[in-house]
Amino acid sequence: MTGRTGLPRVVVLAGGVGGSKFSLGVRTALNRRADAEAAAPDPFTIVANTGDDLWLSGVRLQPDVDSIVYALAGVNDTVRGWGRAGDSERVNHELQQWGAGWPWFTLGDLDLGTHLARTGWLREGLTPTQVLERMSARWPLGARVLPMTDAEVDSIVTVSDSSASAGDLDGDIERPMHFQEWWTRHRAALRPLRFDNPGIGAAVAAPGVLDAIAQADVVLIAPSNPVVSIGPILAVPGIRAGLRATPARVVGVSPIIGGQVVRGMADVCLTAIGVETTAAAVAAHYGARSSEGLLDSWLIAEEDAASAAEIGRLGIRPVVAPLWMRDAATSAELAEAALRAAEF
Ligand code: FO1
Repeated sequence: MTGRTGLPRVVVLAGGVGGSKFSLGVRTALNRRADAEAAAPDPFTIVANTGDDLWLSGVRLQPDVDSIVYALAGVNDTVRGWGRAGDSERVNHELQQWGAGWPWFTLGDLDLGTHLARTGWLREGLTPTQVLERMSARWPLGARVLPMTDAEVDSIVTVSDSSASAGDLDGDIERPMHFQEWWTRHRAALRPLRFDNPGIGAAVAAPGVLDAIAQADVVLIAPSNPVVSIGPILAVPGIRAGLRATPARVVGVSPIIGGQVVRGMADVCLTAIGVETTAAAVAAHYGARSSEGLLDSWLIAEEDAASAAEIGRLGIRPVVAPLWMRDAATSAELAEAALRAAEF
């Protein structure tokens, strides 16, 4: 149950905004435990979703990776939840004047610095893992951030676009689009029929991911979108099997509080895959380790305590805890509750 110094070796599976806040909380909780042990904390590992990634205006964006790195570095835009704090948009404005890129998608100037550096290194032949290692060296992140895979497996949403089939009355036109267009342009208003990550079947986990999971004491599934953030991570060949095989305890945190998603479009995504927007339904979706699933424990909010018995019957141990991450303190308390849930 312990790493070098009695501290747990921790792996976090994370998406963007929720994943970043939760990862900050995990870092604080582990640092506190290290202080209590008068030991230096081992950096924990964050496996980041890369399904949000896209090519735009000739540069490669990795939104969830960047949200996590920027948040750990303390340079993230905490209001928007993505991009850099205090960024400007001079280049973006010029791109719009050229009709380049997407008019509904904002690329900040500092953020473009990241995308240009990344794209240059990719063109030199570095892998996304090597690029992320270089980016991470700029700041003391206190965690090792890994992409889930080095393959390009962008999330594609197939929508039922009745507007496209205005003429015929029966059925809708099915139209695939990049997740980022569906979300940033249409705000998830076009009904999604399914979500895919083309090519993910041939992908392999990025170097270090499977070893980190196998050697972990605790794997934490962040309260990210189960479909478009955690889903792609679990779809990388080998990762789901690695989670079922690891001696680590697997603890998930519900992204649903009181039957509502905290932010984003997880409810629309869950409905599309036939999962109710409840803490218990998402637990069932991930499944119990004792029956082909992933979870040992599942953290739910006080507002959802009534579903604890139902979750228990799934073979998953429900743990009631405050789930709102309003600030650094509440994020750290949530992370500590998740770590503690792994200890018994
Ligand atoms: N989200 C938006 O809603 N609008 C944007 O214009 C936008 C730009 C953007 C640029 C870089 C980046 O890394 C993320 C960006 N996001 C934007 C967020 C992005 O859609 C995220 O993938 C989602 O928020 C889900 O995590």
